[in-house]
Amino acid sequence: MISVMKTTCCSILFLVLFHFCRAGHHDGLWIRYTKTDNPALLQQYRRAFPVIHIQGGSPTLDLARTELQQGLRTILGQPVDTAGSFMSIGIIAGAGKQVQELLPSEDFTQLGKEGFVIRQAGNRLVISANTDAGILYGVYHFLRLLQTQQPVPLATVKSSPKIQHRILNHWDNLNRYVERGYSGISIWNWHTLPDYIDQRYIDYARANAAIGINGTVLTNVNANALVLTRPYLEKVAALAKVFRPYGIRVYLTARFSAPIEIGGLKTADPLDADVQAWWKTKAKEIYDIIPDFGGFLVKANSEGQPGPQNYKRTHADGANMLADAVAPFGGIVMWRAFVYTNETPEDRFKQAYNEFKPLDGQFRNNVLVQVKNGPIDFQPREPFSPLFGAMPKTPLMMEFQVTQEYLGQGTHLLYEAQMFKEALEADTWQKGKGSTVARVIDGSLHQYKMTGIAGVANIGNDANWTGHPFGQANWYTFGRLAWDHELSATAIADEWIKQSFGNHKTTVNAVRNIMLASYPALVNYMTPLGLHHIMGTGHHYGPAPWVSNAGRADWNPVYYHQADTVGIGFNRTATGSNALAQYAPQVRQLYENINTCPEAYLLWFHHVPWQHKMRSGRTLWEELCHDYYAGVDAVKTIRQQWQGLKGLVDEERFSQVSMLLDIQVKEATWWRDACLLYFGQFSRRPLPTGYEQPDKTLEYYQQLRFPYAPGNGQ
Ligand code: GCV
Repeated sequence: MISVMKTTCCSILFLVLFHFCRAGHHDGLWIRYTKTDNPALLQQYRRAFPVIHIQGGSPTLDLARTELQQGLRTILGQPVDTAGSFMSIGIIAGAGKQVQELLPSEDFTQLGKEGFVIRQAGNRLVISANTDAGILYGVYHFLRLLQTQQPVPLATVKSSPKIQHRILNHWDNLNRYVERGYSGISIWNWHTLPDYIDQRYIDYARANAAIGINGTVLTNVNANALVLTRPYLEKVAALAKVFRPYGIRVYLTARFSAPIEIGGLKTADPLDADVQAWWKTKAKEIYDIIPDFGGFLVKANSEGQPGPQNYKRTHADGANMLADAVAPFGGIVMWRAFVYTNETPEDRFKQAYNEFKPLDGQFRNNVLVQVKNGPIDFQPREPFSPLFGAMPKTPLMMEFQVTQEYLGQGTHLLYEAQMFKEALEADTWQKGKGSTVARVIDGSLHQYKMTGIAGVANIGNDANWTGHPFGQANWYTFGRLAWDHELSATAIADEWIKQSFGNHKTTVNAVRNIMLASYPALVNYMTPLGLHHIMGTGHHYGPAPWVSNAGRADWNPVYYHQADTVGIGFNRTATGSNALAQYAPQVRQLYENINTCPEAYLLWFHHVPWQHKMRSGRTLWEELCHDYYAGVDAVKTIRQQWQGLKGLVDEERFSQVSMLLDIQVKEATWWRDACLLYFGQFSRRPLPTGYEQPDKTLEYYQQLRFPYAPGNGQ
């Protein structure tokens, strides 16, 4: 037994060492530890943490031990003794009774299955939890405290996730094309799996475990049934095996028509006994080789995907059939609420709510309904989806998009934390003041028994994982907010910067300023004041507010901005589509009154005359111009601030980000000029004086084509 464990330890150690060697160039991930560069603190760390002792043995604890040893060794710049005992000065970690007893005043029941406590007990630092996974999370957190140079003795940390299922959604096709991916092809190499385990799978698991992500949906929601066939399942099982000790479960997308496509049935009707039996057999086959398989994610009856409505059944019928299939094995179903049809002449904003609200209470208890943060589709700024708070009997999970489909794709520096926070902190008022979206999804508002949050991944096989070096911050942020949605955007930025760029004050301050300025800047140069869905068709790259010929009305930008000579914006009040009626009365009233509606959402809800006086005293047209120009100016400032970091950040990322910021300035200017030239035709007003004039014509922008834009060739 001991020798088996030693072999496992050695091979894990080897893999981790391998990782450290490889990380010579800046793949940048937060698990790439560096030596503490503050000499006084380094001495304190060396004195406080000379030995480690992890009580017990399991694959997860072995990983925790190796991670702690390797991480500390790099942070301290000296070897770490792993032969510590209960008597030692240093770190003692473990989930068992013996370690818990070192913290007699601690209430371990509160920590749940994944929480941990880090507390000084005499001259020992104790990391304890109820489970091995909790220890692993505690170890990663401890390493984060050191990487961010927290003083010793460390303040006590007690932490457990506020949300149970914290899941990345990969929109990865089996041919490795990543839908809306801007960082290379899929990291899942279906050709070499299951026999070849790419180091990336291990690095991926480490990076995710370090931020508390505990699930991954490997495949695109625009699903391919083939992944449910035996050869693919064996490949999936190989990935599951890598991820298991890191506390990460795998999930797959289930194509609703799979019983026909790979099962040879004539129908996929969820009420058909053969179809139900087919899914049950399929679930059993999956669980036979992946005993901790998480379950299915389903996009049904949306954008051409098949679903229960093909058979005149409801979304609940479809979800429940799959839920019954995985229930005996402890699996769950995440059923997406992203549905809209242009066959109903109804405001797209309202459709998900209309479809799902009446089904509240009809889903099995292992179903989560997965709702995008806003009512349309991951636009730069959306009000919260009115479904949040409206389905008290159905656990709703949040779907954020980490990949930047509508947010500058692979070339714009954008820190998404403020956008995520804005959605989480929005007050639905469904149970009075303070009924925030965060409280809906963490289950505390309606006492959901199951809770979840998903992020559409921005990960690909690029050397730095996310294409844009700052894309990593968004992956990191998603994980940290999924664990604790109360963390602030600033706190998360600071953590990420220190782990990615080091603790140098000038660097931290400048990069933080850049990150925090990036979201308001992007909204301003793309879609200020509540404009939405005005991007190019299909690839969604760049501005195209003039498009009116897309395959369906609700794919046309003109459908959303409704600009005319009177004004601009979508009237969703009672005199318009009345979408506002889907919110609680307090929210509806706030948004319905043009004088109280937050200007950030104004054009989401009102068709506003061009001469309308804004709070600044400017007219709407002047304000629009002001915001577009402010957005571009802000990016120019960001670029300048980045230049100030020459020599302070590594040359590789310095030059990558510099080139990307040049592109971003160009593209922000393109957004501004194309949009203002176009909208100016309706406002019939010139640019206010003092603004630099666009150097191109509207016709020039309208004839641009983008054969190379990602998303063109799916
Ligand atoms: C996976 C948008 C995107 C699609 C995506 C869809 C979805 O429409 O453009 O690429 O499909 O959302 O979330 O299902």
